[in-house]
Amino acid sequence: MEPVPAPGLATAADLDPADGRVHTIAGGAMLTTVFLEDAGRSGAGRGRAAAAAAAASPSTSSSDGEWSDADADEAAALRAAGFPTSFAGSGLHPPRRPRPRREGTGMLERFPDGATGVRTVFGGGEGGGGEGEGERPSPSSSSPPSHAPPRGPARKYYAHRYSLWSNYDAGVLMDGVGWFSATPEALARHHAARTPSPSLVLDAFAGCGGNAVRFADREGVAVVAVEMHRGRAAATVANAALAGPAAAAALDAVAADFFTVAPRMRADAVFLSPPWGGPAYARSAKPFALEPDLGGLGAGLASLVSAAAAAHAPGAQLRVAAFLPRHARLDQAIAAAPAGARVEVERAVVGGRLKGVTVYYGTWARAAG
Ligand code: MGP
Repeated sequence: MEPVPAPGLATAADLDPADGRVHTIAGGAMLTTVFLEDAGRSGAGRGRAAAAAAAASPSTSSSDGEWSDADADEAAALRAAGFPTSFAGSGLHPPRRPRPRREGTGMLERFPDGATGVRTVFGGGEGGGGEGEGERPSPSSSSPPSHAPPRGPARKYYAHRYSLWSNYDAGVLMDGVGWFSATPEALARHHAARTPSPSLVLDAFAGCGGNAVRFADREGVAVVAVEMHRGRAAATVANAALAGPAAAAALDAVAADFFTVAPRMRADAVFLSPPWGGPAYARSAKPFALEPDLGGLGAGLASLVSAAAAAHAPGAQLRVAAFLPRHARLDQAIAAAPAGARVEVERAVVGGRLKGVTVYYGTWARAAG
């Protein structure tokens, strides 16, 4: 392990992403790197060659953002199979698993009969077409989640759809915000693999489920996906169903504001992948500030981590992780740690590109040495 002098290191991007060594940085935190293969290139689901062939074909969907005959056929097939293809204003009809309703005060109390015992609740979040709080408007984020190629700035992410969802063609539902904030599948699976089992994980900014579905796919892990946009919460449930019955059974979604529901949670681990302010987050060469307002969220990382700490089950060890921009201010990420908590900053290199950093707090962070 090689110590990196503090406070000189402002961002993870300051170090060559190819440098996979473990460093000690400010405050005794560890800086590690994970190298992952891009799910869109690894042959999982539909491979890159097939994607390229599809993009080359004028009759199939591509990153040009237009609907094609193939998309329309696919949407019709999905509807026929009972899957939602959008959650437009008039009705929210996510596929619901039959699950007994129980009386109780808190919708997120852990049930005595096991880690998966959390009710599916669609709360009073925003409607299918609205912007969530803290999300800067973008032309493509106003449409309800659907399987259609996005328009506007999210088109760039559609080009990477198999990296985000190797099973994209099964009918994955996304919207503009979902597109730009989805964690690459390989990385989301890595986050899940680092999660203890059994455990109840709270995904505080679930979007369309890029992380939540991978957590739910891990054996022994149950997930509560919190997303204040109702349409995205429903898309998360639908996308979990596409991952298989086990993932579907292990995930529940709540359309609510994380800060409001956090004190009622009883989680073993809390995952934070907040909005970074839209696709323009990386335009400035300046390190990305996490305080006092992370990407227009109206709160900084320290407040998020403290809400996440309050969302733990009584007596549970602190386990919080935050996925942040690759040029995030590491000094602020470290300062956000609750007193005495261990910190690990993990750079995520996917397909050879530094995609972001995951900051793990408490017992989710690896111990030095
Ligand atoms: P990117 O930097 O916008 O794209 O997003 P790319 O293609 O890596 O970089 P570019 O240099 O070619 O422009 C990289 C990854 O960061 C995305 O796949 C998401 O996982 C994540 N990400 C991006 N944004 C804007 C957000 C966000 O607002 N919130 C969260 N949680 N993740 C984001």
